[in-house]
Amino acid sequence: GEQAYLDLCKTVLEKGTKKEDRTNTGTLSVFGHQMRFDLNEGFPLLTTKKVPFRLIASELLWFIKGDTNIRYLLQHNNNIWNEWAFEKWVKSEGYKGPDMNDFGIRSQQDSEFNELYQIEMVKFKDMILHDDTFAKEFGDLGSVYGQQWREWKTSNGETIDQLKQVIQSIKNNPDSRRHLVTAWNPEDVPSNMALPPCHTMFQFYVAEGKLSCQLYQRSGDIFLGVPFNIASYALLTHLIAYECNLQVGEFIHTLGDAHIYSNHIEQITTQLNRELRSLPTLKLNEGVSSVFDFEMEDMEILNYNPHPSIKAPVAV
Ligand code: THF
Repeated sequence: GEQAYLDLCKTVLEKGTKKEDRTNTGTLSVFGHQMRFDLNEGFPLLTTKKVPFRLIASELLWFIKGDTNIRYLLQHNNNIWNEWAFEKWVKSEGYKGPDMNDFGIRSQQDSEFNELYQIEMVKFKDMILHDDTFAKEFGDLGSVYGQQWREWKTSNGETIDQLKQVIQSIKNNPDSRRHLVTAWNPEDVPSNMALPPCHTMFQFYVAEGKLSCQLYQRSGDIFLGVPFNIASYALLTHLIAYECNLQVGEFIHTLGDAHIYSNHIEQITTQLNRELRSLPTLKLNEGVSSVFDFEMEDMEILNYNPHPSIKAPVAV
């Protein structure tokens, strides 16, 4: 359960190697780590800090719908992907505002710049929400998760709905060892996407009437991203198990480069000093029968009593 996550944090703080990264923030990092979550012990939403389930659920529905435009997220008051779309906008010809180069780092280090950045971000969000043409061009993150899961492009111009296929294969041939979905598309990685996928591939496994899921994540931001990723794949496993009339088994999280950003160390230390509480449970609307029909109001977290949230800047 959650202890597996806290153990990962401890391991990286104690044994991690100092490593520079794409975002120039600096990290402590280990390579290769696995955590197991028995989904029957409760829903793995961390209790040592408050994790916003609403954001996790709306992001997952966005993937499941095959949507790659942040407009849907903004309509659900979800801002977790804004920076990646904003980056494309401020680097484009059409952008005439103040210089936003390296806005991720500068907004944290320079409060005057941060004010300008906040103003530009508010304008950007407003245009995404209210200007269809603008949203089409600048809200789209390219061939990210939603596209690869639902509309993987083949060499002969067709598309593959990996998610639908994997659900069919779980139903029709549960013992199969090929229940896989991959988001890592080597052809798209260099140019067609805002950010190459971090959760690159997942596999399902059925035994004794239970559905388990293992994720291979090439890169994990331990403080901000990983708690989201755990809850997101746990939720996906629940939704698919539900449609397939299976119980839930385990979620197994395998990480490649597992890192703590240098500006998250204080926050993690605070979190590690907190006591675990009992995990919440997930309640799904029994009237919904397909993974593809779930909406926000059909998913509810019960008995969630976490410690307070801990703020931290996201590396862009
Ligand atoms: N890039 C980096 N550097 N870290 C990531 O975790 C990450 N993601 C996605 C894409 N690129 C990434 C985006 N996922 C938060 C959580 C998940 C994100 C991005 C940001 C975040 O800031 N969470 C806050 C709450 C935010 C809010 O309330 O709006 C938190 O406290 O949990 C990996 O998938």
